[in-house]
Amino acid sequence: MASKRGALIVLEGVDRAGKTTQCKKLVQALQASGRPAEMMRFPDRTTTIGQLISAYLEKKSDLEDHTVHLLFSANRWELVPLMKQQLDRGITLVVDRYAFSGVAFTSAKPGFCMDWCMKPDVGLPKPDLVMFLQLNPAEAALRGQFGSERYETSAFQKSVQQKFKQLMKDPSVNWKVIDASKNVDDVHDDIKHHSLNAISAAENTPLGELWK
Ligand code: NYM
Repeated sequence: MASKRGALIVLEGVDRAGKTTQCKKLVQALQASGRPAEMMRFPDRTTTIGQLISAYLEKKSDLEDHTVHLLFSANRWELVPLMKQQLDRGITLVVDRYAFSGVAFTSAKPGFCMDWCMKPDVGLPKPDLVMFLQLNPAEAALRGQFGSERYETSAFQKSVQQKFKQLMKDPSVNWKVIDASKNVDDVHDDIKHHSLNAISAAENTPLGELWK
């Protein structure tokens, strides 16, 4: 008998909203309650493509803007067989950034429209739930300085936030906005609540295709 599939759960948000901390806490909580779960993150800097992206982000190399956009997308596509295999085995995947970051960051650059940015990711496994960790720029600033990677300036992050807002208008994606200004445990409780609902719903529905 085929086992129930796992859910594909994505956390998105501006930098310093707490995505990585919350992904880890969610995976731990799911595992502790006997639900198989694993964390993934994009970009996955461990692959050959991921290493090109990492060097670009660290400003060790320059890449043309369309090219790096397509590499971010290729980095997701190269992990799709593994993702599908794990979901089929009943493992819930908790993913730190996905195609939404891809579109929000590239379309915040001059000369890019969201429609072009979405195209390479059309047909990726569709998340059962996308949680956007909302934090206003003033609160984010209180959490410390930006790092030194590309895109880590407050002006660019503001444009990225606007692009996320546009993406969240799409009713074909199950978006939930999470107030990330609350303390870590309260944010975790909200995230866990939405995730448990998504895991139950996913058991009875086939995996969808993103933006198709
Ligand atoms: N980023 C991330 C993109 O520009 N496009 C993408 O498709 C993805 C997944 O990479 N500033 C950007 C957002 C971040 C940077 O992410 C690296 P992280 O989570 O800091 O490793």
